[in-house]
Amino acid sequence: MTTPVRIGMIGYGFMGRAHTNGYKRCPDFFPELEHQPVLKAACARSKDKIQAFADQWGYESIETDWRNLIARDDIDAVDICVPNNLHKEIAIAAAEAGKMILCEKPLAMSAEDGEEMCQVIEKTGVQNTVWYNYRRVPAVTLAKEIIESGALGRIFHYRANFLQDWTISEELPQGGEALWRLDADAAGSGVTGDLLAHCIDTAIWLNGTVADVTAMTETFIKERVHQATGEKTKVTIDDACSFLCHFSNGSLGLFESTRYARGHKALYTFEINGSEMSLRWDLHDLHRLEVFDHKDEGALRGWKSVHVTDHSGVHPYMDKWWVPGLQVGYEHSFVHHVADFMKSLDEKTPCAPTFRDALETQKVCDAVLASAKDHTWHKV
Ligand code: SOE
Repeated sequence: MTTPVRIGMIGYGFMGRAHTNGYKRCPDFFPELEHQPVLKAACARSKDKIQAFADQWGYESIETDWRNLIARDDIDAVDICVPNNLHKEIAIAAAEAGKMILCEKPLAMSAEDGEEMCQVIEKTGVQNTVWYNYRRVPAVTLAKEIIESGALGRIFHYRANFLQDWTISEELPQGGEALWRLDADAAGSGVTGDLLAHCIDTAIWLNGTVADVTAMTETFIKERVHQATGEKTKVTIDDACSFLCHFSNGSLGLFESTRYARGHKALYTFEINGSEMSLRWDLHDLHRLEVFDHKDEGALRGWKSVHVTDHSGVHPYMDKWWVPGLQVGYEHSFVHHVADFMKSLDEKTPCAPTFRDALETQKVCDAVLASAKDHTWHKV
């Protein structure tokens, strides 16, 4: 007998689809879990659009006001898939109504807002998680297991990039339904909250907390037409952001993100260098973990590329899929997150990253943006 977790999805964009695919695949590929998602209702202001989304993806019903969705007795968990400026109000209302919450990243517009959200969530005790999905790419989870085993020795360096090129055109407007990521009022920040937040979440998970940062940002295109008014308006998001940091474990960090790296569509890479071993991962080759082990000796010492598709249990999540040697993709990170959320309900444990975990990333983002403004080092 399974226990249904009735999902109320708010939003229907790219992330709404990615999460919904996760809910749909979970019962088929993780049938052993007692809790399983049920697509109960989808919500957005446009009735036609949300009805079309619900029909296509299999939600039983629709709502056009998130307050009505949260008030429903037949909703157990609310999935917040709307622009960042709406996360706080919805999350707090959902928690106060006793709903579990799965919130899209970044957690909030600022660490101050995030702290407020955490306090309500923790007071109400509702189960919660934030969709930093890359933790659940099997090769990244494997990196975490190897680092936790101590095999890397003393860690010296962590570096990460998230590179895109989709905003290079000056003709691209800002704001509105599709381009809210370019509007600071809706997104809070540019690449820092959208892209670097992923790199920071993974980095904290793999290498511990960040102590201080020094950063630079640039807004290459200063004005864009705003979709709401049709007027040219100042662009206040960061188009590119790079920062240096010290981790609390004494290692040094180097991070870069931009939407102006011509040719790169979504290149997320990280590398970690320890005294005994280095690991490297690349989203465009996401099923591989590159490993250099200093213990290897002789002529064949070198970087090896591990195809993370073993089914014996040594490669996280992989025994759930197909047969050994056949790899998985981007969408599976969301399926794994849903499965881990359901498992956390079975086992009555938190599902990382929780709001509190995601707040740590938010604090680094805030420190990065503050440092870029005043050109000094900022403690996190
Ligand atoms: C932006 O283009 C974006 O879709 C981010 O919003 C996602 O979080 C990232 O995973 C891919 O890029």
